[in-house]
Amino acid sequence: MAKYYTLKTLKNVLLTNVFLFLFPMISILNAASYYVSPFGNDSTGNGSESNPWSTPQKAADNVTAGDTVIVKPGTYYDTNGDGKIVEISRGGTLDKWITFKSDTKSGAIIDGKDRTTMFGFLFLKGANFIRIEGFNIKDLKDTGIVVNNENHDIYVYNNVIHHIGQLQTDIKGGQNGLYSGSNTYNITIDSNYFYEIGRNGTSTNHDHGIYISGNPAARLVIIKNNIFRNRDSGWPIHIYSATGGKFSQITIAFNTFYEENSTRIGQVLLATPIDNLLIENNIFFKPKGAGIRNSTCSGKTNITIRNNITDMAKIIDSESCNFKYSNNITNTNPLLVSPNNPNPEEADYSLTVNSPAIDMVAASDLVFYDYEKNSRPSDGNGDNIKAFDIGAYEYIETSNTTAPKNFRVNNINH
Ligand SMILES: [Ca+2]
Ligand SMILES: [Ca+2]
Ligand SMILES: [Ca+2]
Repeated sequence: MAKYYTLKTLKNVLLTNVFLFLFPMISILNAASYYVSPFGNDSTGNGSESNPWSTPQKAADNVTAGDTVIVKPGTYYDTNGDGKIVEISRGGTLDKWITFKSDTKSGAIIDGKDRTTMFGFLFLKGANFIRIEGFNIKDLKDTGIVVNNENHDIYVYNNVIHHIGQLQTDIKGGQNGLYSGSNTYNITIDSNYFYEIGRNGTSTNHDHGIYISGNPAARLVIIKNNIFRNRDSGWPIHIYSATGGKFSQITIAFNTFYEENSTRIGQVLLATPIDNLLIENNIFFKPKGAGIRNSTCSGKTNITIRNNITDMAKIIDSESCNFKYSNNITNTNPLLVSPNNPNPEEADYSLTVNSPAIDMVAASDLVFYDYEKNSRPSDGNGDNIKAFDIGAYEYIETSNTTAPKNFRVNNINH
């Protein structure tokens, strides 16, 4: 039956349809791109590409939901002496995130000036739905990125975070690459490089690449595709509830860990009650003793540890906690290109052609690219079947190399 509109309802229908059609355009028009450059000016600039601001702080104070801040190559300091280089008070929404992005990878340097400034990025309450991408975050006195004000939906992607908190003190307060504190959740830490974090040689062990701490609430943390180069003062990843409460839903997958803490076991420390923890597809290379240190079985439920590779005899220091283990490969060198280069900037943690990490994971919904943005999975062993590689890198066959077929020497612990 045909519909007959009165003039009034027809007008409403048309208005509604016009509004629905225009609404997405209005959303796009409202989302602005702002620019920051060392050649800009916070007073006379307007954040446009031709008249940029000079500090990412100025941009953080002016963004609204959906905006993107593009930070041009240069070095950015704490210009007002409050100990923070970028303090973020404004947030996005579920559909309109705010992005802070270095225009070129590591080109925008968030610089603590020889460890005189405390924090790189610090999120205030309400600063949610925010992405931090591509920055070189270095030389902070305390912590690179602080997520500690009930923040949620934070995506930290493709940054290099290094030379943090290397002041030689005996204080217990930690110096961390990234800190996720009380009542924060939905935090994703993807494709970052953490190195030279914390004090050197004091054996205080309070300094960590990523420190997940505070009051747990529900946590929802995904740590994937990252590279960690350890120091002697803590762990690349440390999970610890200050209140004794229980964390939940933490995933540590497709990361590459290198180097030991000479005084402590493990590259990941599980020091707290946790439910629903997944540690899979990681390379634990040259840890002390084992890839994972488990300080207690108490309060740990639904823990799965699978498909990890380590050159040590154990993937975890104790396997007595009813965790689910499968396909962890021990006593096996992952055969990385040059992880031990004394210059962390020049070290290469990608896989060599004979690496046992290649094509070991048939399926995953956690990653579709690797640390270098190469797509995953790819066929790295020449059997015409695409599969995921363990660790932060997917092996990409080049014209100069030929992957051997059906070559595997693995010790598999089931
Ligand atoms: Ca400041
Ligand atoms: Ca592969
Ligand atoms: Ca294959």
